[in-house]
Amino acid sequence: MLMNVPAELFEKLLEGDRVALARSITLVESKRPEDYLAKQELIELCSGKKTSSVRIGISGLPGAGKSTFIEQLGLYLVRSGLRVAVLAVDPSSERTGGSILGDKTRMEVLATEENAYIRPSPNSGILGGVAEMTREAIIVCEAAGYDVVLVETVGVGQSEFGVHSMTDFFLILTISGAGDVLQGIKRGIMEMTDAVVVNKADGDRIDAARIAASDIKSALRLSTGGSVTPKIPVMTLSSLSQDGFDDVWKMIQEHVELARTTGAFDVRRSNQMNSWFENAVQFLLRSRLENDEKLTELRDRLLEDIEMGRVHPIAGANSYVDALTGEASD
Ligand SMILES: Nc1nc2c(ncn2[C@@H]2O[C@H](COP(=O)(O)OP(=O)(O)OP(=O)(O)O)[C@@H](O)[C@H]2O)c(=O)[nH]1
Ligand SMILES: [Mg+2]
Repeated sequence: MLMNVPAELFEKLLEGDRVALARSITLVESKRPEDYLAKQELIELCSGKKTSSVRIGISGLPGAGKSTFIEQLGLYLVRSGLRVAVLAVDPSSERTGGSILGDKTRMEVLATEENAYIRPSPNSGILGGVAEMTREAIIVCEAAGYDVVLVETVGVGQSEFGVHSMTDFFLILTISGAGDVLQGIKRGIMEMTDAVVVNKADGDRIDAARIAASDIKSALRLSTGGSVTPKIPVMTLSSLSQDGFDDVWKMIQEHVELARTTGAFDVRRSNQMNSWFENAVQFLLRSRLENDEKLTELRDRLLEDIEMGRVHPIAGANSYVDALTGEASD
């Protein structure tokens, strides 16, 4: 018995209806307080649906060719009989309210495929919100029967960490070019990467791409102290052609199948739930704090005292947190 979600909407969503899917994602992206209950119910309903979907995160510097790669991979998968959803996390939309990622490359060919669904990055004024809404959109797409969910994010800011925490396979797309291959990959990213693909291995860049791939392999060997495990595949590819997508998909599938056999897949899914919880707590705490008049007043007062040198930041923070947890004596 549905309490807040229109039964017809959920029924149609389960049938894979695209209009229902778009409406459902709009609902989970909604920031309107009156949508909150329906949104929560919808997410729980969708989460309860067992699927064998695979969530793949794709990150890389601006212009590496992520959208082009995703479009080609998406076409390859659709032609193999799979249903593919594409989502984007664009950290710039947190600040500008506009989706740069979604606007630049529209994946026009993939968009016309019946078994593909493309959703640009949600807009949000709330930091951390865009990535979280994408997590929710993934669940909704899976309930609608999408087999593979591809999530694009640009390799700046914190968005890769967010996308890594919601995917089963995390791929870095890079390109050859003076030094930027390794420099462009931030600390901490390699440790969570499942594969590196050097894109634009075509025309007069083929050799450079191969050299870049071998540099990355050496760097990975060094960073793992020469040990062979975990072995991160490094491949070269041209997203302009459909060549090489067989190999990329085979590599992803093998990884996922192995992870399913060893139980690593389930562990990662359960980590995804944990980070969902942690992020939701932070998100809710922040929005409740921001909406609490008394706390906002206290915060403003403390900030003024700190500015005037009357209160030390640490002492101020303590008073604020005490007030928040109900330990304040005043
Ligand atoms: N030669 C060549 N060009 C490519 C390839 N893949 C992408 N490009 C070109 O590189 C440019 C950037 O491609 P996008 O797919 O928009 O790159 P992106 O990483 O999604 O960029 P942002 O979303 O802005 O971060 C476009 O002009 C593409 O046509 C490739 O395999 N070979
Ligand atoms: Mg793009």
